[in-house]
Amino acid sequence: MKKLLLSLLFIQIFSFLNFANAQSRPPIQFDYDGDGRGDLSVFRPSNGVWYIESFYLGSQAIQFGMNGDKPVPADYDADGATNIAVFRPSNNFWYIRNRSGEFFDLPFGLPGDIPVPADYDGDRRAEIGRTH
Ligand SMILES: [Ca+2]
Ligand SMILES: [Ca+2]
Repeated sequence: MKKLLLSLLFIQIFSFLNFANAQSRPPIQFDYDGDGRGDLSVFRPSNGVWYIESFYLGSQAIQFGMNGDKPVPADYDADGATNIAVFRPSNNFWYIRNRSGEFFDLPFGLPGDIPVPADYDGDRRAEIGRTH
């Protein structure tokens, strides 16, 4: 009985430490499938296709963007997976795709700006940002 109680106590402490560790861990960059591992990816401006190689989803080619767009992948919706996203300097719009394939856009920036998305307020959700 004493061994069982000690085992249960150990499991609870271990679970708590794992939870605390997961909460304090920074999000993995370029983790498109959200499995906690970074994935290889390239954005080819000539055809606007993202090529992603992930352990969980395998090889993917996703059309999102066009020539002249700047790739700005980040986790904008805080679901633990990197969102495919581009910044279009020609109109200063951001286009962000979610895991379901839906996208939203919003204007932010001025001609000549450099997009710098990051989690500026520590809520584990990337914000759009620009510098000039
Ligand atoms: Ca991954
Ligand atoms: Ca996301």
